[in-house]
Amino acid sequence: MTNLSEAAPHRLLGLYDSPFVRRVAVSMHLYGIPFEHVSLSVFRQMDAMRPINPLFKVPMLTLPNGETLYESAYILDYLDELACERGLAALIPRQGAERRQVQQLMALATVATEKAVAIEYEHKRPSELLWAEWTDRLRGQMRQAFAMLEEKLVGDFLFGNRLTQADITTVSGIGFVRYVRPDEWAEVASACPALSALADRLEASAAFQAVPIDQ
Ligand SMILES: N[C@@H](CCC(=O)N[C@@H](CS)C(=O)NCC(=O)O)C(=O)O
Repeated sequence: MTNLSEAAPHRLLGLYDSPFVRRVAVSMHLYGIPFEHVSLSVFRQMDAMRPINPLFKVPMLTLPNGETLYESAYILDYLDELACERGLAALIPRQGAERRQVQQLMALATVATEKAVAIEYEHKRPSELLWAEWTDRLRGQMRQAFAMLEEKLVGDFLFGNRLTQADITTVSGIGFVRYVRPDEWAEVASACPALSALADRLEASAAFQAVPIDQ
């Protein structure tokens, strides 16, 4: 467990090897929202997790008033609202075409990430139950989503000239693929040099460095 502040009023459950947990943690860091990180695995520490989160689905964010939030998209929505109340620019624009465009980039990043997670879960099966055709389908979808993001990346960021949640979600997904399936990432990286450079740059930034994937 890591205390990022003395008060630690928010509590984030889940390991940073989850790209969904990590994008929330990076966002909280960027917004300067202190939190306690409850670093428990949904697979290896089920007994410890059960009383906190019997759904075994992460991230889960506990608010200062005791409310619990599931589903990273909804958690990010809550964080954006909090940031706006504090006078900060939200990582997802609040309205209009900008909001839609950033959300659609996030949708691509989410497809890539969900398919990468599904590939990883396929490999948790006993070898006799592995389904090669299904894994190939997942791999094709993941690669397609990364290729579509690569096409959109013309400047330093995926949208406009500032960091948005599209970049954070994409790089959190890439971080996961790199960490758990480096072989898969090597193939994607050679086809997606701009995305690869974006990931290198953001992984070196303070917000990503603050939440190392193996913590
Ligand atoms: N759509 C969810 C996905 C979260 C998710 O799939 N988390 C994984 C870890 S990467 C998990 O909890 N896996 C355990 C399980 O599904 O049983 C979100 O964005 O919060």
